[in-house]
Amino acid sequence: MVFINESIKEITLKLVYYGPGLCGKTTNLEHIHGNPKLTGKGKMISMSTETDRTLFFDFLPMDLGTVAGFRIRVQLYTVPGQVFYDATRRLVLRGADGVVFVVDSQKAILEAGLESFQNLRDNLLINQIDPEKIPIILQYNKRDLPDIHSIEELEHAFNPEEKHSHFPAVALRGDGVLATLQRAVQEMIASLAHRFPGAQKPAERPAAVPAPAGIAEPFPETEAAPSPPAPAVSEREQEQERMLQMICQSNENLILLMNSLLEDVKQQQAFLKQFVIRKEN
Ligand SMILES: Nc1nc2c(ncn2[C@@H]2O[C@H](COP(=O)(O)OP(=O)(O)O)[C@@H](O)[C@H]2O)c(=O)[nH]1
Ligand SMILES: [Mg+2]
Repeated sequence: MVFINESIKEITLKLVYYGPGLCGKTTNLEHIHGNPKLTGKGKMISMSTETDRTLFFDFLPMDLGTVAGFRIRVQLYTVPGQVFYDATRRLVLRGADGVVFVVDSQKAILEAGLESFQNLRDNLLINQIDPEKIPIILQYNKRDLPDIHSIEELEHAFNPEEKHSHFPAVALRGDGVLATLQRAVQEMIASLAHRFPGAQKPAERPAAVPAPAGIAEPFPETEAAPSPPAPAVSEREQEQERMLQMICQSNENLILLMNSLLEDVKQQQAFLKQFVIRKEN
């Protein structure tokens, strides 16, 4: 959920990279993180094991500069692709302002991609996000590999009504990574302007900005006292407020995600135990 902080004129957007395991989500974030031309990047947090790259999620905050007087920040997340981590996926998706759906172009992976695309729709709906309204950008990745579907075939499978922007990519080399990110940010900002037209004019802040519901909104905005007028906020104070927000938000995210990981692992364990017990018998 977009977080608009009027006092320091800042908007924080949440962009989630979604798709089946090993389609290239983490590689997208690694490329963005490692790109020296992109300034304003924060620390990338990756929760992974040696065997399974994304156990949990990746997180990368970025500062994108100023649009219409508001400083725009974007938080990039990836979800774990494995079937067992559905609760974590749902949680990471909560409050998303946009999604990049990464498709592995290899023919053998098509079915897994389509299942994951359906899982995205289901989990958006569970999070009360309308899949028809949230920007969803398609990235057709791994174009360098043999035995891949053509873009036309992938469009037919994932985007028959041409509702989504799509980009070919070789995330491993960085090809298409920034184009995808740029479009996602553009569409999120356009959608924001549509949802909250008052956001550009602080005096007309819409009363109905939804209450904080999850990981993107750790700081419920308290009602400002009607008077006296707030004193000017110094640069230093703004920076401190931003730092505090970032730390608090990271902690909030970690707590929620740890809880949901525990839920996933318990489910996985219950499932695995059936086999272990059957074998023992
Ligand atoms: N050949 C090729 N490999 C890729 C590409 N993008 C990612 N990979 C590889 O695919 C594997 C899984 O990528 P990863 O980003 O961890 O997938 P995730 O599970 O979606 O996060 C890694 O070995 C990557 O190096 C690509 O465009 N081409
Ligand atoms: Mg990953």
